[in-house]
Amino acid sequence: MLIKLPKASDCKESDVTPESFYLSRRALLGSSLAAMAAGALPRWASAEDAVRYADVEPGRAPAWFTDKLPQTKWQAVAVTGEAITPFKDATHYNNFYEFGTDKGDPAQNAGALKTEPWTVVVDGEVGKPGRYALEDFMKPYQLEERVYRLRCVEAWSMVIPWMGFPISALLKQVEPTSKAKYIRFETLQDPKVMPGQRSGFALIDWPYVEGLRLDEAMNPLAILAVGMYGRELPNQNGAPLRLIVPWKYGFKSVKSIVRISLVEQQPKTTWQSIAADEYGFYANVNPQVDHPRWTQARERRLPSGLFSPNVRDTQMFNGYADEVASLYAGLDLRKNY
Ligand SMILES: Nc1nc2c(c(=O)[nH]1)N[C@H]1C(S)=C(S)[C@@H](COP(=O)(O)O)O[C@H]1N2
Ligand SMILES: [Mo]
Repeated sequence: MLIKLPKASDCKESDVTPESFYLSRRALLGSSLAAMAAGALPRWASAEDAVRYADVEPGRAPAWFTDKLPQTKWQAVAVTGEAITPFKDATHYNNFYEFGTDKGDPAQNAGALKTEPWTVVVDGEVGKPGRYALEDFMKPYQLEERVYRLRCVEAWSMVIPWMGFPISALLKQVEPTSKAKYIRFETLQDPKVMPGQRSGFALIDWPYVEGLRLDEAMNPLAILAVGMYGRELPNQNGAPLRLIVPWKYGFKSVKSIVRISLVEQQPKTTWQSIAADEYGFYANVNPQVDHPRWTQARERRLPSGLFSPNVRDTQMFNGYADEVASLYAGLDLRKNY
């Protein structure tokens, strides 16, 4: 792949690169690994990214996505002192029950999902409802990179560099009415390509649904993602559009979204409907409130194996308490788990 160097006018490197990265960068220049991987990188990326993304399979991104990359600003919501999970693990250890319940099933089966064309419906309590082709839906938004922890309720975790835009920007576009209190997200339903939706003994009443309180959705950490590791989302990670709410258990971060609705009542969400005593609507990461069948005080950070389990303490709100704790002031987090 040809890589174009950024024009000086596109962006100043010091604007888009955290200072500590910028200063350490000279050490990496000239590294053959970096040079090799650079061919697979978007033009805004720097030498560190070449190392960071060395194992990333390049995607075949649609034009609306690649067109956005030159405008992408590096937003340093960095996870410091923790390594980014290898691309291979982030894309081969997945939960996406539409494609099977084993961790390897989504990587194996999601290739059949056709993400182009893709339609997103915005409806409910909004001044400007609409039905959009994804490329039109994305037009108003600038992509940012966000490096977040992802903590699954099953007590494993990863660190993933997402690319997306804040939900607050979407809400500004669609103008929620005064009745809108919650936002509801719905995954594609297509039993022809989603074997999990054909399965007779699936627990889930498809489509997969998730939701947030409107003030949670407005929090700057909450994003809709279209990419990861500098490329578009692989299908198994929820292409072409998914939710990312890093202070909540992973099941809130619904994949392959086709419908976004502003609603008055708290939506009936998938995992809460299956087992309300195990999976709550809030699902905030909380080391002090155990799952009825296992502790939530610790987690396995991937990659993790028998001889290097890589266990660490789970942090309140997954380490994002400074940003989100105020949303829950006065709420009993044992009852509202
Ligand atoms: N539609 C849909 N979205 C989903 C799921 C699912 O089964 N179906 N699994 C959830 C769970 S339990 C987790 S932990 C994350 C996993 O995201 P990842 O595979 O990109 O790591 O996706 C969430 N989003
Ligand atoms: Mo999960």
